[in-house]
Amino acid sequence: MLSQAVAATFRQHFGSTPLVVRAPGRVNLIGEHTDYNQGFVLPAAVDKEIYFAVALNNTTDINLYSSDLQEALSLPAADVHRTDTQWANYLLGVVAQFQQRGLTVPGFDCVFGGTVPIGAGMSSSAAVECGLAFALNHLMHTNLDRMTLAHMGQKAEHEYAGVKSGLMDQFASLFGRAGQVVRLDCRSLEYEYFPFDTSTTRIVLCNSGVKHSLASSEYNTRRQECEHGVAVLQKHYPQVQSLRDATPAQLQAHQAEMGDVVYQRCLYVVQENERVDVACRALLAGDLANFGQQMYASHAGLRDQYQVSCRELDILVEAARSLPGVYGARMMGGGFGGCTINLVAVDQVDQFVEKMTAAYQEQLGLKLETYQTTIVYGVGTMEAVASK
Ligand code: GAF
Repeated sequence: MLSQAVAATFRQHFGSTPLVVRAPGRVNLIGEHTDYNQGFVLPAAVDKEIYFAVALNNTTDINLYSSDLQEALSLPAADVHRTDTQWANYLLGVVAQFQQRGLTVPGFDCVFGGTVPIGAGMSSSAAVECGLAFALNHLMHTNLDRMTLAHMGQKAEHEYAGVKSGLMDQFASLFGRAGQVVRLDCRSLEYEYFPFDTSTTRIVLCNSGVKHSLASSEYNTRRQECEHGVAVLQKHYPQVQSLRDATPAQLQAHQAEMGDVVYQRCLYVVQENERVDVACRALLAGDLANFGQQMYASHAGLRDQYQVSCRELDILVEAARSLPGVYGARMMGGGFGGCTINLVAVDQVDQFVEKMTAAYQEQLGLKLETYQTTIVYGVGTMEAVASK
């Protein structure tokens, strides 16, 4: 087991017995780019995970080791700052969050590694942030609740990775429940779990293999465009705090004032929030056909209005659409690469994987990786997982 391998690497490097924590990546069924617009999302934690082995070391130094990259970084806890080592920044950003709360972080040793593919839109960074935040909270007895840890992970992402992300990824990693998807209201932070029966329907991810180099700059630009749209609306409708409160008619009335690009971005967000609502009702009614239609419409909006898709993702969605047993497909996460998410009837999954792999090879000459996911519990210690 990978958790044991990470713990063994820890013992080799540091000689003590660590706390072992598991932090999952996530899928998002629908509700993309809505979280930082105070809208709705429908993610789930899945069995692509990062494992942490962490122990306090009675010194004032932090020693980090990535078992996947076989790279180490050490620095004094009193001198935590953004470094040139990208993987370490996610961890150091979390340490800085404890410190910003006035908490003294003691020296600690940490080994981590896992199976969340990097750059696949499955939130490997959030899993790294939330896993360490959970481990330090445990070891330092700081008793911060999960929502606070999620916010700390998000701020680490803003300040140490430079991506002005919403809360979805950290929330999903910390609040996931086995066999359930969770709808989060990103304004009130209220959430509701919905059962998702993976014995009849599989969530299959198709990894385009395209890494999103544009992703962080374009992500921040989208966020600014949405803010601009809200600023225009607020001049006319003071009650509009975010796109969550806006209607398509209001947007249309001020299309010229905000410009066509901003109008299209905002209209996408307003419509995507509606789709999350329709999709949740469809899920409760067992109407996967309708759920899948919302996914296809979400993809079209992300491609044409929000413009965060890419050719490879579009090809994957179109290829899925024509296959038997596929309810819906769309790009997932921030965009510009990464995975598509596909809902596929269990008895058609093998054929789906075979046909998609062949189509990707034929149309783009590229090798497709696919993941059949299981929905799992959010971040926890290994003992907690075993007892569930
Ligand atoms: C990335 C971000 F981190 C999330 O907050 C979310 O905005 C997502 O892109 C798009 O829905 O994963």
